[in-house]
Amino acid sequence: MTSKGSIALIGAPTDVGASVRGASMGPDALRVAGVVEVLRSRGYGVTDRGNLAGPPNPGQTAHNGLRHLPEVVAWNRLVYDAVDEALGRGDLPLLMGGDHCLAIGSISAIAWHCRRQGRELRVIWLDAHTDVNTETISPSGNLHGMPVACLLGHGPAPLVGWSGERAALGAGDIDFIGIRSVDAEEKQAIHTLGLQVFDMRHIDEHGMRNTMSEALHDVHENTHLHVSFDLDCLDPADAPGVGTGVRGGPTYREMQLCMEMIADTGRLGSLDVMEINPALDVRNRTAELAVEFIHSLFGASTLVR
Ligand code: 4U7
Ligand code: MN
Ligand code: MN
Ligand code: MN
Repeated sequence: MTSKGSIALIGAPTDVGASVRGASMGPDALRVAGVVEVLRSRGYGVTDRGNLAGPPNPGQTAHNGLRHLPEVVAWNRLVYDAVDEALGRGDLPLLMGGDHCLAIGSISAIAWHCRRQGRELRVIWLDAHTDVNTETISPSGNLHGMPVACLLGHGPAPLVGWSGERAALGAGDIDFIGIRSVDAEEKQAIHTLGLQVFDMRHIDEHGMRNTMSEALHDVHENTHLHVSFDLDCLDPADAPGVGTGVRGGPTYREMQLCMEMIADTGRLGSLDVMEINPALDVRNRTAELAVEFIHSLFGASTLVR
């Protein structure tokens, strides 16, 4: 197979944005599950850039509604620079988390590049949660529950405005798939911001096919599609290795269809694979499942191609 382009794997081994420890082991779990080999089998050139080295988890409680703000800023700075460098080289960045707070750095870097190149950024947020809390409404103070708010321009000042504009994303630039856990005030924020949330009820009633057609309807040749994949989007019966599992997720086949429909657009430009927690996993099952879905996202399907 001829080379389709090059993918840069970036490991961000930290759990500073969560209260449950262990997502820091996610990058190696993905490597052990064969992420490099699977991407190469799809015809991509793959460079594993290794792991970023940020501050350790100080194990503190929240201060002023936020846990570990300085460490979260430091890790996101490293992620921003690594993603920026990968995009500058023309590589497709694949961020291996790490907890989901790191999407602030990755998506900010991507938004900056898209703006410079006149490309339209669209984000597909695959998650059980919307992650749109702020320090004033979060019930936990954990920053992995706040990245979307920060990217929309709401959140602690040190984590807002990284893309060169106050907001890296507008409300219409992000679609959420698989949602089934939203906090009371977070729900209010979703309505105030006017976010497009395809929750599990929507998927139950309309099916994954219609849901994804709706989410992807305005993707065109100038779109840079970013997928932010929190493994807790899946049902914890399939993916036990996550810190904040919520039952009632999409089935294995529904998730495969979701990935295949994204692949069919041909516009995937970057990916976050987040929140895998090997300390809670069973024989690396969650990382192996993630690698199966990555395979589909990069174009594997049963009969086509
Ligand atoms: B993840 C939570 F309160 N909403 O803010 C919060 F339920 O990145 C969970 O999606 C956030 O895994 C989960 O702490 C963050 C909680
Ligand atoms: Mn989640
Ligand atoms: Mn939309
Ligand atoms: Mn998340």
